[in-house]
Amino acid sequence: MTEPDIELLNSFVLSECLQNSVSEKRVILLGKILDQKTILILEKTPFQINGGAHFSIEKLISAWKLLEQNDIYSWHVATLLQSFENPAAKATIIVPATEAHIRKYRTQKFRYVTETPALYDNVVKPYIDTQKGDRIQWVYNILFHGKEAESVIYHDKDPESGFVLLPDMKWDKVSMDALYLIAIVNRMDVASVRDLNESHLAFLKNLNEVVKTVTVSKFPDLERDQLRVFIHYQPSYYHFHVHIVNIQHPGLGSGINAGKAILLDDVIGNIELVLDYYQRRTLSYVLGENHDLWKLIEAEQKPGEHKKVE
Ligand code: M7G
Repeated sequence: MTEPDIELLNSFVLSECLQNSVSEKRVILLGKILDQKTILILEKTPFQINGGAHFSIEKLISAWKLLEQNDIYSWHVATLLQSFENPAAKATIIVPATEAHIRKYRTQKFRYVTETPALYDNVVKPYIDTQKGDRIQWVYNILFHGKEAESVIYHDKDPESGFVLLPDMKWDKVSMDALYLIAIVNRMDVASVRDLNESHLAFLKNLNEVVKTVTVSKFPDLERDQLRVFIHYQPSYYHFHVHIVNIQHPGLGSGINAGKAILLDDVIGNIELVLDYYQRRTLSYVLGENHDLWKLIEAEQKPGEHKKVE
């Protein structure tokens, strides 16, 4: 999609609220723009407080209205002073949205999956093989077609050991407390943690070292031990990438939960201990019932109750 103009965005017609998270202050809407299915994610950004002498409440809040007062307590509603340098909300738009996107974001029940090496070979690996190509076009755009080039923080172009480090789509590029970067590797032969073994150790150690060094040099407010560097299993996109997030980050949803995130240091440590750790281990994780992979796993585990995957 080319850059969407404001009139186009304003033509969004709502059909369903897929998710409304009070704690994350985020709403995910499904609708249409010009007859194309569109997902609109709206989330409130964290406050940015630049302390000390420069702080002024008038730069933060434009108006107050008293709701109630009792003894030493009073509570109010307030309107925020906002600008593009200090935005009150971030919007993410996916258009045209596929059925897989819609299922991913629709409120759903979750299941705990115990993936043995046999389940991986029989069900998960064949599923992963179907997830390449168009679904990760955005990755190829970054690696090979200069997309998001103006945001790239670091690019080592070596086809084996190289990677590109840039802001993740989840980051508003402003709130340091919510800093969220992604490192996408150049090599095409690693779809997930299951593919990693001793032959990748030097590659992983270099990746881990360089992303931390480059991140703290680019963002001097942060130190190395203030970064959470992790991968997902299962990820949404099967081209190896690493998440680099400010450890303060409050609003990651299920993204840092046990059952989804694995620290890169742990991946390296595990492979150092057992060279084929990720080929031999049973791995446990959480999947939404809407996920195509869950339907395949459910059908394998309960063959009598086979459900068709659309
Ligand atoms: P994941 O672990 O595969 O999926 O991570 P999940 O975290 O969404 O479950 C993929 C990461 O890539 C996520 O953190 C996305 O926010 C990020 N991402 C996705 N897209 C389509 C883009 C994009 O086009 N540009 C950038 N910069 N990041 C993206």
